Amino acid sequence: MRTNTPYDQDTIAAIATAQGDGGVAIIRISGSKSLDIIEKIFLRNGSHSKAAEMQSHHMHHGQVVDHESNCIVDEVLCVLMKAPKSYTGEDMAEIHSHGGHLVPKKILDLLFKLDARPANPGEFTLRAYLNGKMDLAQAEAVTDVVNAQTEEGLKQAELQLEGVLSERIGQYKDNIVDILAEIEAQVDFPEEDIDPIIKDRLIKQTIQLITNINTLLNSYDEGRIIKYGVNTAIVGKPNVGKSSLLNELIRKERAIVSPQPGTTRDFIEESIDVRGIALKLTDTAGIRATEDEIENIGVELAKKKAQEAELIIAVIDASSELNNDDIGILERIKDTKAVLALNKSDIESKTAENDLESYIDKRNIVKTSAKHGTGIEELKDTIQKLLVQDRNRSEGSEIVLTEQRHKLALERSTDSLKSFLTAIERNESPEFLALDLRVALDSLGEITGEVTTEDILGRIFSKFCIGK
Ligand SMILES: Nc1nc2c(ncn2[C@@H]2O[C@H](COP(=O)(O)OP(=O)(O)O)[C@@H](O)[C@H]2O)c(=O)[nH]1
Ligand SMILES: [Mg+2]
Repeated sequence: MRTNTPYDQDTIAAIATAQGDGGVAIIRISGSKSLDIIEKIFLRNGSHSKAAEMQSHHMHHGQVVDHESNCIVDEVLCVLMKAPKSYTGEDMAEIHSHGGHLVPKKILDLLFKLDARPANPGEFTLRAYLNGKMDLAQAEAVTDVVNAQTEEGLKQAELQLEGVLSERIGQYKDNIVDILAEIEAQVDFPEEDIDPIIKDRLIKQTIQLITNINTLLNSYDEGRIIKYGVNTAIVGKPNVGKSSLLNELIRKERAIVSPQPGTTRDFIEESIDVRGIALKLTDTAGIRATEDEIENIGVELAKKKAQEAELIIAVIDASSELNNDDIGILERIKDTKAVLALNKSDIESKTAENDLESYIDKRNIVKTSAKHGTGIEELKDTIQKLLVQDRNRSEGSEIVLTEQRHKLALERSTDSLKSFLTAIERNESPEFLALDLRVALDSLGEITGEVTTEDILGRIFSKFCIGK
């Protein structure tokens, strides 16, 4: 085991599949009593068989029986995964029963009567981590895979689960260990300065390492967007086609479209996948100066949404002259992350891109017709470019940083490396230099979980679902 973290020897059980209607449910059990418990409730060809005689990692057909009443509960498939070759590293079993509400619950209750206890959220994966089946960054990726909303999000989660991030962290650690070895070789000669040639090389190596870590750190903005999506507000004065545009973007009739200005008074939220980025779209009420009390509530709400949004899709009706309400919107998006849709471009235009240059970069203006569905793909491209414009990873293959915990740990490690640089320039003692390097190593170790606390683990695994 890696650390003095909470780990009891209880046998745990949970339903691992989503509850509700469904063909099959999977009930999972892990811990030293798993196989004994299965022996008591699982019948093959009508009789109990010894777990020792049941081949591991094979599906066995049979029935679950209530050990007290001897009543058959369900016809099932059962698979044993004997330690250490299992997800958790412990003896495990999975019972594949019929789905629905009742059967899986009844089987789970039987397991609880036989000395298993309910698993906490993420407890199977916690055990996998504590038993060295995966490191902490990989364990975190398990829940990212489950929660992924876009292809790109899923790909990043799978890469992290495979250990690509951990490998990268491992390389940084190796680099530090190399430098540390040379510094420690000097500890026995504290009165001598480090050979200037070696010193020069160590400085160069450290600077290169900091540069490499910074490249990974720079990917966090993109990683965060990939993982959590982007809160996006569609804003504009009434009747410019905001709701129509939302409908085009989500490709289904969700928002109410009406020729009557001021129809959308509350707001509508939808998530869409734009080139791998989850946009959480909010259609808002048209923003204009109004005397109508109820409409005004919508207007105020729209302004608030626009303020909170990480991305604004501003909409203007290009077929009519710009008025003060439009100018108000344009003022609002100045200096924010925004794209501008010049909508109703199917009708003769009265607003040209050049009129808008003082408010928004021309590259972020797109002509659309929500009515005819034109310009929508261009709008999506523009949004993608705006959100990930400074992506400095090689297209497609590389990992990005998606977790704030990892970012903070990497920042702490570069701080220590910088402090090492200052110290070596000042010819500080080797013991002192080694200290900075060890702190940098520990910070990296937090990411993969060689160094951790109960607190950190609690925070990570409480985000998991039960049964994972
Ligand atoms: N000609 C034309 N009409 C549009 C376009 N987009 C929306 N409309 C019409 O403009 C009116 C207002 O649209 P709506 O989406 O409700 O605007 P909102 O108030 O900004 O949400 C409706 O009659 C739409 O059919 C467009 O691109 N071209
Ligand atoms: Mg509307």
